[in-house]
Amino acid sequence: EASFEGVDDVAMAAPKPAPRRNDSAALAKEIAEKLTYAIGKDPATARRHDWLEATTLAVRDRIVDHWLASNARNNASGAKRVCYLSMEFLIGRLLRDAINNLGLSEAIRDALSAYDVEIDLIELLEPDAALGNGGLGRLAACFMESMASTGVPGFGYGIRYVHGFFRQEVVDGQQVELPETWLEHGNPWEFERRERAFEIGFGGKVTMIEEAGKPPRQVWRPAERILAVAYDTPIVGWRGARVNTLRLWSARALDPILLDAFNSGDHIGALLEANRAQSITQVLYPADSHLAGQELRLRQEFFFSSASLQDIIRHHLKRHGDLTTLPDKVAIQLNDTHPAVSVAEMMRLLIDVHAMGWDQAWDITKKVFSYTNHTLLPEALETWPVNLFERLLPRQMQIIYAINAQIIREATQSGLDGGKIAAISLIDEGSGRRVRMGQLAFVGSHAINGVSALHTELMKKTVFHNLHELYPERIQNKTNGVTPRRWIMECNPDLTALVTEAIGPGFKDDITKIKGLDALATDAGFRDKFMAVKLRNKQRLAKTIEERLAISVDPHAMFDVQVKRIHEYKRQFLNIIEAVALYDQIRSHPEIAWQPRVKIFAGKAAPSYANAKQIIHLANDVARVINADPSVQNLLKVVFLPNYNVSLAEQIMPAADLSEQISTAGLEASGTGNMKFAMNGALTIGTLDGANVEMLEHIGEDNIFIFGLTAEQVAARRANGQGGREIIENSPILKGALDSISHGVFSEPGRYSNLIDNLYGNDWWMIAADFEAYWQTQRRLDTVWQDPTAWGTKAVHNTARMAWFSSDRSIREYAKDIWSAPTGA
Ligand code: NBG
Repeated sequence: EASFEGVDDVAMAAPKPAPRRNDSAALAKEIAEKLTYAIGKDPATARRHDWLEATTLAVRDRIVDHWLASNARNNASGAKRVCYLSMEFLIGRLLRDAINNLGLSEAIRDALSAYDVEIDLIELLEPDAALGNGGLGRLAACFMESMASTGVPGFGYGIRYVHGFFRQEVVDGQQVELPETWLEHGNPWEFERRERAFEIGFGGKVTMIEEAGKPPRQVWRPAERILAVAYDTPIVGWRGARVNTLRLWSARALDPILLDAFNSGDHIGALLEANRAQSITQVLYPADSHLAGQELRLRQEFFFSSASLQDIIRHHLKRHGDLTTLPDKVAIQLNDTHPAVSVAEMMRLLIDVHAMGWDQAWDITKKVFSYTNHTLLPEALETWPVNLFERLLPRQMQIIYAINAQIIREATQSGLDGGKIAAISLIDEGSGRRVRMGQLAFVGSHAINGVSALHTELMKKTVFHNLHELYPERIQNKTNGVTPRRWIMECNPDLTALVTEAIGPGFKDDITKIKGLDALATDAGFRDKFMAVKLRNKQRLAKTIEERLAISVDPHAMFDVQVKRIHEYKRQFLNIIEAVALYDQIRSHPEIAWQPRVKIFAGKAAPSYANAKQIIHLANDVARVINADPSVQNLLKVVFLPNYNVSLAEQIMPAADLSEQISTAGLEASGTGNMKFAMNGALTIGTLDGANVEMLEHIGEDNIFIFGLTAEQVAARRANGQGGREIIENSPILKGALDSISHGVFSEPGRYSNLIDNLYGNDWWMIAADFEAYWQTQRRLDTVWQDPTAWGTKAVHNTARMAWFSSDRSIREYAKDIWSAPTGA
């Protein structure tokens, strides 16, 4: 086999080709060669798509050079590897990322201009790889890039979905979901590794085997077996110093066709098995912070977990011979509970397949795994019915029972009482018996982390309260971060150029140097340039809005932006109510110096989440009416941009003046969009939730606008069952806004009565409770906006003080505190 890991399996007969050159002449020549010989097109008749592919292939060659070198270095040093198991990688486009990280931006531009091809145009044709739902998947993608940039030998493991996150259209104001087809034109970034395939079993029986002279052992005989085939995508770090691998598994039948069936005339039946196998990796579940609950989902989880573990063990045995050293050579991070079944599968592989004893296997398992929790929302905590689990994964279920017995023994010994023991049990005996995946991930890991300081503290107090008492040393915090390469350098080239001019290029290698801008916040000349960059970015976004929606917005107005998944706890509804209130107030108080605003929304709702879909509908209804009303024309516009994805985010983040991070306190685990906006100089209006709390510490209270109930106050109000009625009735502005929504100003009356009744009722998301504070804070922002010096100063401070939220910092912390893995720096 000629695997990516090296050439030790074949004779080294062929000489190694010379590495590719990086000057524009060499690139131009190669791009033309790729176009001709790899794609089979004549440059005279090639379409833009062909140029994109040819360019991608030429860039890819350079990545491969670094990739092979990185892998050879890994193998030679035997350094510890970090395997990041994630059901989602929200990658987005890769070409600009690769070109930027390899330092080829100018050379490629020049090379293509020789053919009259513009890189800026062709790169937009690259599909946006959306193998994820939102923050969790995008975090995994940022972490992959940061591992490569900080020198961590990282391996991403996930699923190669044929259809990623659905494409959203808005028809008559409502979300419509359409299939996404990112692989339609092939995928030049991936390398299929047919030889790297593993069998994955489902169902069947477990039998005890007794052989003379040996202890009895369990053997799982699955009823169903399918293949997991690897597809590798290289992930280039900054300056190409290191290239890591993202390995995504695709499902395939062992027998592509049942010839017996076919020959006897059953042409459909002959293909059924293959279809059934392939269905596992067909689609990404579009549920964000919400349990999907279907059997296919559990199959997906086990499929990629088992394939990844088999691969990790194979690699280890080949390199190091002996599984007892596994924890010295590999760290496995479980990204949320989606791969939590790995804990049981690792035990099965060690015990049943590799003949290890229970105690040793358990010790190794705990040392190898660590687990990141990404939400406290009860509706998102994964549990599976015991009978489904047992039917699909009978041996893993046995192992879970055995682990559970051991944990309960430890708990009893440490004196925990019965109620607490029931709470830590891996089996929820409450509502039908269910396997609790969070508990399984916790007990099978040596480190469990939350994704912001507040979230980690709440984890200790809530979901994992009792496990934390039993194992107090395990929970730690790792605040999220985002990669400054994509989220500053690539998405905001004008800002990057300005920062370079002002403080030199050092911040590109070490983002903490961007702090140097802080001193320039009070320099009028610099501030003007900074705000001029912002204005150009806003003009570009205004053009997109005009093209897509035929709505014209004034780039000089404040761009007030909320883009993220649509979820009640994220409170887009609160923002829309504020827009309606503003609309009412502008009309009834023309004497006030209202500041012009464009409220921009984007985001997808889970297809089965009715309230979230209503919120999208409302945003679009409100937008239609307000945008058509001449009496507020210059002061207020509302825009809902369809099909929010990574590429659209790259356009929006640099163009925002105000970032809305207004979740009900205690419910947003961290947020990462909040970081991207602030890095690009947007001010934040936000609650004391998730990473906003730490942003406040870094940016300083003069430069961020915090409002609303704290997490503790929210919990107390909920416990008291205080609803919203009294508050609404005492707040004419809020009541007026709700009345205009109910009475049919934006739609037929009653369309949104469900959403509104909830506010009068228990106000679970504290929209009524927080409205007044939100409204007042928005008006404070109007005042600051009136003073461009004040606004500009704050904006510069934001960019200057956000370096800590680089995912390089997060990754270095994981490497040191959790993985004990090397970093380059
Ligand atoms: C999300 C949280 C975000 C957080 C990301 C990344 C899930 C389950 N959780 O607040 O809602 O930023 O994870 O950690 O998607």
